[in-house]
Amino acid sequence: MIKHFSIIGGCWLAMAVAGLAGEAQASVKYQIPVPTAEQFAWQKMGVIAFAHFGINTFTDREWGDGKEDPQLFNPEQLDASQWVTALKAAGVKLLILTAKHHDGFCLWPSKYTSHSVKNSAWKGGRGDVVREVSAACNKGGLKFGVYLSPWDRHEKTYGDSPAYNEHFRNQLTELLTQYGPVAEVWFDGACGEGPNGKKQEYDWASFYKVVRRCQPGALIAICGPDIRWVGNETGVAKENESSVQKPNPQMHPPVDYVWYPAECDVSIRPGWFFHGAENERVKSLDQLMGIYYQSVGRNSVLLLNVPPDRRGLIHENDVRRLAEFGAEIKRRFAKPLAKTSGRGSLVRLPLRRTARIDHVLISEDIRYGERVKEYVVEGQIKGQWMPLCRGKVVGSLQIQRIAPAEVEAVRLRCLQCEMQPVISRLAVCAVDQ
Ligand code: FUL
Repeated sequence: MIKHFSIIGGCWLAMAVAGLAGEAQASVKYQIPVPTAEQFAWQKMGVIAFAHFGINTFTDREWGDGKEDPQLFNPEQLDASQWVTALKAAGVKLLILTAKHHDGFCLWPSKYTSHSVKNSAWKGGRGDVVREVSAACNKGGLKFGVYLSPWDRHEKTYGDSPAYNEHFRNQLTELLTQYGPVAEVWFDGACGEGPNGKKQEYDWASFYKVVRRCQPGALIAICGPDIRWVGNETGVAKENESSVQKPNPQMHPPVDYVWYPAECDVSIRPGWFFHGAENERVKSLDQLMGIYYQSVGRNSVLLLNVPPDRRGLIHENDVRRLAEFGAEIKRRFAKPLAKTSGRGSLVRLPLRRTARIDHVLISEDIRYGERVKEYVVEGQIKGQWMPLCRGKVVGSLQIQRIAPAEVEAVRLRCLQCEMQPVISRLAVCAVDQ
């Protein structure tokens, strides 16, 4: 049985109160963190997307200063369904839109500012990008998320802490009540105010309350308790990246460990926003696959940014690369040579005949927590068990590329574990032949 406890302060902590049948007694004293249902579903998504789009798209900048003329915003051919189709080809399951970046320009007609689409040339000021993108996601079967930058270089109240906190909560409430279900809310930690700049004390707890109240199913990422920033913008997780973390006292309850899975953000281009000069610098398929191995293949979610251009479309070069990326992931991993599941510290994977393999994929059923603490995968080669790869954390997914080996059988041995491991998948693939 898995139980989820809501903890005051706005964040969630879930504990396995009883693991599998036969563990009920031990579980009374022995609790390990497990994901909430929303975290579990999110971790299973694998690849999700970011769309950095806004006034910067039209000024050719990465960080706007909030002094832009809103009239410049005019994506005349905006077609959010084109974004959704292009992203789905890469296997993307959720799209997070920069509803407001550091420049304060809002992609929806917020009541609380003039710096928004309502004063732009686009659709005579009657357009709403958040509406179009959320509707296209719903229609196309993608989950929808919002990025709302706490740092706001346009808003006059920024730096007058109580007043700006109120402003931020108002904008957040608009976004979370007018556009249907929101699966992820992204609070960026960036703030470039210099030593003489404005100092804003954010009232995070009150922001989290707004999210919990308006969208109980939404996960709060980065400056939030549910999803952890991996710590770089290159899309790379550590080896043995774990979802079990020491709590951050600013956002988590005072327990020993919390479930706090990692998200790896990276842009498909050098910049986060679209710049025409970068059209030939879309990451290569090799680069994207390398990122995939080091994020999704390391128990993390890949948040891939694909910035729409000034037309309001995803550029042809990115569309092509997304399709190649999705096809290559399928080619490598969709049809493993053999797969199994099992419980306990030894899981055997017999093969129908001797086969040359070059990848091993392992998943735990993380609803029971991360139980494996150290493992080795061995292959039977001419009757002898030989190590193929090792590691510590398994979690949601590990993809291990191994030196090609001709094996008769494969087995996973857990060398250290907490409670009985629950392996939802042990699979082998032959990719490079
Ligand atoms: C950073 C921001 O400053 C970048 O512009 C971008 O939005 C990235 C995802 O996060 O903190």
